[in-house]
Amino acid sequence: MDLFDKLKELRQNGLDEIKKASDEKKLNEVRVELVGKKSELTNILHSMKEVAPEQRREVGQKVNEIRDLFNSHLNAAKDEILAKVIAKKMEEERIDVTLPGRKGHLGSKHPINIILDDLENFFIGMGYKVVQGPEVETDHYVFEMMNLPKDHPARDMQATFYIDDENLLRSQTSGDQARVLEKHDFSKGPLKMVGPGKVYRRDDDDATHSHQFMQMEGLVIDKNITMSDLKGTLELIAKHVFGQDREIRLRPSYFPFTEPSVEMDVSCFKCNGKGCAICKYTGWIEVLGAGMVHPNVLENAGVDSNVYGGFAFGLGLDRFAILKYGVTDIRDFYTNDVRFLEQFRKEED
Ligand code: FA5
Repeated sequence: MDLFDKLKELRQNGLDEIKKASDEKKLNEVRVELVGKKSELTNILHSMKEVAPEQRREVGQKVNEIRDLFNSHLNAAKDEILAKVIAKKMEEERIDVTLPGRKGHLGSKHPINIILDDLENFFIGMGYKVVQGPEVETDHYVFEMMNLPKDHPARDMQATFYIDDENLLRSQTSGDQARVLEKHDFSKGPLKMVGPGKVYRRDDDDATHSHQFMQMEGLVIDKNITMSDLKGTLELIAKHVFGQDREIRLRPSYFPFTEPSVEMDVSCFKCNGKGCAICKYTGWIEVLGAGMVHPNVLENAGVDSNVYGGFAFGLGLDRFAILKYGVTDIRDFYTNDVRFLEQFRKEED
């Protein structure tokens, strides 16, 4: 075949191959084949000496022309392939900004924390300060300072988890009273505090008892505080949490750190006072213990009981939550069932 025919054929085949290359990889292979170092065109240039001298110039020109043509077609094909790749990617990753967003799942406040925060605000509004004592407490603060010397029979009222002879998991928040009393400077005014926190007891778990629960201690000490101040405060708490309708009653009771002592019951939410399994057929659920602070507690903390006196209370936040929300088993607060907890979600959460 004549060299010029060969070049013509090479040109046509090359252009066809460029057209057929469907992706960048194929196109690169075609580029190597058509204009690379070992391509047919380069071979022709290298073997120019075999071409008749009068044809060399024209052959050279033709080869260069074809190579330029290939290069410009290869570049155009490359641009086209890239444009297609980008268009495909854009189509696949298209974001519809008008679609509504997906709402992230937020947790909700635990019902006991709802009551706790509410009560803290309630007491702060009445001028109380909020204190926090340690959960791993000493026998000294939980019992001895609270008028419960070692071997006092009333220690059995609270089955306590001891860590060693002196340290324990506190069975009541009353130790907070002693800690604050010791430090309070009465020349600067009366003492009004609440101390919320976890407590632990070797109680058998049932619908209204847990081995771990939350208490909130309250203490008010000043001159001339009377039992009617205590009664008024307890009624205010009950009305604030349970509203006007739920009935409350105060019963005489015994605590070594108060004299006289009372316990407050709230009518059972389930049977409305008629008696059911939850209230153990009494119609009432006990929510707190309280009383006038025993002079020994004041004296143990270095406070003159002839001048100062006051009241204290210790309320069970779990019981408050049970009664407020109509929860039939205290253990629901501690089993972390999201379906249970979500019932307490507020609309704005
Ligand atoms: C006391 O713990 C006293 N420290 C309260 C007190 C403070 C009296 C200051 C006087 C002055 P009591 O053991 O009754 O008292 O517990 C107080 C409240 O905690 C109870 O009324 C009840 O609401 C709650 N409570 C007691 N045991 C449990 C339990 N196992 N599970 C859940 N709540 C409990």
